[in-house]
Amino acid sequence: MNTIQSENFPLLYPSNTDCEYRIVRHGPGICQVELFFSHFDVASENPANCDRDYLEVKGARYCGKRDGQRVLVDFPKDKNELVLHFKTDSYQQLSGFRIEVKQLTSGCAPPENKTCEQTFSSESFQVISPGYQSGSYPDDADCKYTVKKSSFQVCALQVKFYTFDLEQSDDCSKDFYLSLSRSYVGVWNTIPSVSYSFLNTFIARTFLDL
Ligand SMILES: [Ca+2]
Repeated sequence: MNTIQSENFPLLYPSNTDCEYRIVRHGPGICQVELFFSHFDVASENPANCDRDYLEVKGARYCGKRDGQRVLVDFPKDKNELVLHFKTDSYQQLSGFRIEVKQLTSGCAPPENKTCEQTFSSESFQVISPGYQSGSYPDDADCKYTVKKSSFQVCALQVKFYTFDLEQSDDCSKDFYLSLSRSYVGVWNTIPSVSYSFLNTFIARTFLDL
């Protein structure tokens, strides 16, 4: 758990400031942040619209006296940080805030395509692990990719790895990628190209476990 607090806390925060607080996601399973306002006293004339001093979190403004309030915020899916803004004007300063920040893995939506079974039968195609766009694959995934001959004449399958980044372990017991009898694990700097003779159907299986 981390704590963030306004400048000079518990003394008066400065006027005319625009401070940014960045909460960096500390693991791929984190989907929510709990903000506990252990102290919150921010000047406002009208707490309904917070148009003087305010703390802004994902478009929501907080002002006034809010000791003891808990706020749950979804972590942005496409970013690895959540940014809080504290803006103050030139009139009236108060003691500000002290906020305990907890990153949560509970309440997360199940990752899409967790079973991620796919069949490919075209001449060339890309195999992309689930969650690739978001920067991390899900926990406990078990993916099965089936490749069918695109035509009767096909006798081999060439596999080129463009990106390959899995958790390292000596015997591939953690995250591993299994193709026929070969197992690959870890981060490769040079991307290998592998050919397999193609008998009937080719199956690759990937186990991912964080
Ligand atoms: Ca002010």
